[in-house]
Amino acid sequence: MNDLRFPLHFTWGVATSAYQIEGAALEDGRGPSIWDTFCHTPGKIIDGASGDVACEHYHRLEEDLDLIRSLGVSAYRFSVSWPRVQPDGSGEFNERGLAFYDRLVDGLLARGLEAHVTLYHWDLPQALQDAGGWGTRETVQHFVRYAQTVATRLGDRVRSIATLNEPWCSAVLGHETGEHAPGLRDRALSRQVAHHLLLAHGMALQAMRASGVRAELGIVLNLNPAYAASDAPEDLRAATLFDGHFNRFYLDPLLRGHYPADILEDLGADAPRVQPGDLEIIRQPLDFLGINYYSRTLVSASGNARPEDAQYTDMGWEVYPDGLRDLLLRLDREYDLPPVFITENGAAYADRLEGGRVRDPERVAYLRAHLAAVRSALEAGVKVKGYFAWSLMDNFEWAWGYTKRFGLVYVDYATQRRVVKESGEWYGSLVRGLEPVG
Ligand code: IFM
Repeated sequence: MNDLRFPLHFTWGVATSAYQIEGAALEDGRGPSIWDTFCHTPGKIIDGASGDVACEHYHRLEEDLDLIRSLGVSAYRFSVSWPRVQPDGSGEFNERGLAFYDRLVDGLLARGLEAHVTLYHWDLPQALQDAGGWGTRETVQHFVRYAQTVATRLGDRVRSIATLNEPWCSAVLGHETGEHAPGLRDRALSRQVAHHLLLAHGMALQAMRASGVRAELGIVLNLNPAYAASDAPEDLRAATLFDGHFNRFYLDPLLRGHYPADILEDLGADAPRVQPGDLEIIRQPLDFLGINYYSRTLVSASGNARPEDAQYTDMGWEVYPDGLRDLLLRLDREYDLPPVFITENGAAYADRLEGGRVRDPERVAYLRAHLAAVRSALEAGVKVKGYFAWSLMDNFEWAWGYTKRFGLVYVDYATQRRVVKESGEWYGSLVRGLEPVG
């Protein structure tokens, strides 16, 4: 039996984000973002690297678009760099930056590929951070203007526009643990930031719809299902709390119009300040929900557990494809779920270029197993419309710099040569309908 048959019009894509691949950090009027500042602060990035050059995608656009086409996929998910199109986040827009994304979208269309845009994949203009960043409501207003401008410019040629990528990461990694830009450590601030991000999403959706933007509009969440390590009441409670902070804190306001009561109680004085009307704004109808899934967490009251017999990726993340199926079924059961795109899924492994080839059977196995999970959720009736592998090519993996490789395409950073890995060939053959059985 072939467990990887998908509906005819299923969208097959690859994904990237601006700061991770573009480079050209100081060119054509781009302003600095919080990630430029963070990377250039000693000790923040494991290999001391930055996105200054990254994959030079900004200068290799045509070659990279040909590469996407050559893989055989039908869609490309990318993000717009806010500081490239509006250098200080609140003033003039930068025509040269906007023109780059025009060329990107037109280049995709010319190659028969769908464009899926993300407006915010973590690169806040530094000038806005200097004025308080996502901790202030002013940033929300600036985001709405930015979103409306980009969506009006590109919205007639792109299939979808997501407001935010993974607000949990911006809020928690950026403002509670300090692992990501802007590197702050303040739990109350992190939850206020989460609220402002969600509010920015809701207001931007309203503004884009009011401007007649035709693309499908939604948001992308990274969801991490929590499994209790045992049936002990304290482990069950710990898993519920983990799920609440990680998943429900974003799903509930977006899809139900309220924050989860148990998590507000757990936060106590660190709960966000919410103004009247905010939650109605956040709960906008979604044309789609983007889900990024990489792994699960096994939770116990004494700390997160690591199953010994499991396989792990180079990030140390457990390979757990059943978690994706369970997650999709649960969301479908518990929420009034809009159509779903799996907007990211993939794995880092320590790939090596040898004799002109990159053999990455673990990544093929990872993708195959997760696609089988998606297929099984589809069969159970969940409306999954497409799947994007993370990532098109190896790139700047945030605090891990260039030490982690997620690509279907290997990047030799010394020469910027791209080499399609065996997983890229496998994914292409699957997408073309030539998935070998057995
Ligand atoms: O590289 C990131 C991406 O930017 C957001 N989602 C997770 C990926 C892997 O860590």
